[in-house]
Amino acid sequence: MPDTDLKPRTKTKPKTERPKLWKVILLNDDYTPREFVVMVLKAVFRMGEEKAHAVMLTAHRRGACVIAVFARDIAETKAKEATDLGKQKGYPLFFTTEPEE
Ligand code: TYC
Repeated sequence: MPDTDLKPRTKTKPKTERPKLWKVILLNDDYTPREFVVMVLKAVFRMGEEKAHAVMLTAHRRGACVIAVFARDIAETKAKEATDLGKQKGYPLFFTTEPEE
């Protein structure tokens, strides 16, 4: 006789649980030209000119600015893509990621 006697589940996941979102954060530096930062924000994060300029200025004045939130792999890919565009030009422009609370 096949053993079909299954144990009842003891752990239940709440149905509202969602995967964490990750923030992409732009860090200020003293060397990357402002217009280059704006260009990268428009190209990689699909921002319009005004939004990109405002985000760049916030990072410039405060040291860092949260740009957007994505699923982890998308956040990491975009942060790397954007950082690499600066690297290609020899700029220290840096984007990092961290999980949302
Ligand atoms: N601080 C840079 C400058 O004065 C411009 C800049 C702004 C660089 C924001 C990085 O995340 C940044 N040229």
